[in-house]
Amino acid sequence: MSEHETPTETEAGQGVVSRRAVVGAAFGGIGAAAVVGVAAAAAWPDTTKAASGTATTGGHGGGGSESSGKFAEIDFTAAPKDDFKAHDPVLKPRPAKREQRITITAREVVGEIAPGTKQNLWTFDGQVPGPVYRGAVGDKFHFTLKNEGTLGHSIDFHASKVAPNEKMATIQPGESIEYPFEAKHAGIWMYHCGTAPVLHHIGTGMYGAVVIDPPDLAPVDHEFLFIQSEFYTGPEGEPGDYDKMFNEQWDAVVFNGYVSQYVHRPIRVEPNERIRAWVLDVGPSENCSFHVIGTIFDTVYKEGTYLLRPDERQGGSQALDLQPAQGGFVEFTFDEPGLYPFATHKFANPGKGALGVFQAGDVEASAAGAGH
Ligand SMILES: [Cu+2]
Repeated sequence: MSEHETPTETEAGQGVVSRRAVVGAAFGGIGAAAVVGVAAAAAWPDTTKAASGTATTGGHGGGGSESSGKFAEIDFTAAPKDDFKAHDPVLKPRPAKREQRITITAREVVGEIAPGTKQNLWTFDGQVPGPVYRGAVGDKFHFTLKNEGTLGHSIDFHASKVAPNEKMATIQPGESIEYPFEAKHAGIWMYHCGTAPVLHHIGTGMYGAVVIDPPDLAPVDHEFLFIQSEFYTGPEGEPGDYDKMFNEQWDAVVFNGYVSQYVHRPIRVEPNERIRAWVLDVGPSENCSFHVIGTIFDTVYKEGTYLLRPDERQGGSQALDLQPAQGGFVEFTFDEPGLYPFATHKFANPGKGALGVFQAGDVEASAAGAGH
């Protein structure tokens, strides 16, 4: 989706990415498979299977394979172009003002979901995922949805308690609708288009996150946000295939709208820095078991409550399990410099794009690969 993001949406993300890692990941035609090998050769052997070839249909259950050429193909070994900018994973602090007036537009755009693979995406503000909004309990949001597309669309904020028949109504191209609400509960909340068939609108890109901070959120060194979703390719440049969605035959599972983008553009942090990763599973149909290789979560917050907080009498956590429309955050540190992959531990999916890398410290991404 990077080609349609505005510079302001992408430049901040580059700030967290090590230039050295970018070079290490991109040079010499090293593709996703090689970089995956760099990062986790021993830990993730299963990724090599999906990464060794091209998927025309993928998906769950392995059935329903169609004749080749009908659907856009995803080459999991391909690297994005040098000027590729990953979707900014940084979650920015909430604004000081307690009342936000926001216009959000629904429109369809053609965007890249993997190197060389384009789809017609149905979007909020021309990007997948849509923008992130953040506030505190008690904050008031005054959203206006404008439909600048060619199809009927709508919006459903899970962070709100409103009459769906009014606020979530479908509006036609050229129309707009007001959607005010007060944030009454903390959490990371999905928003999505609710126009029938909802499966098609979510599966083609119409989703995003609203973060309502829990009270007394502890200070950390970095906050990132990862939205896991599936892609079900239609023909090149066309919308996602509804039959595949209906049959749960996804081609790719991704964080923040692009296959393995943080493998190609690792997220730079330092050892011993405290990291909070917010995770939202928007599906439409697949679950997430969010795991970071090489560390342990000492804090887990899921669906409005802490499951674990730092306390020497407590244990640790290895995965945040989420069904579609569930979210939370985990906190962790890296004890040593190194390359730390993150993924869903539902093992069929890292090789389909649900994989990224944290680079902790000034390590040589390319040199690390040479040793394996
Ligand atoms: Cu829609």
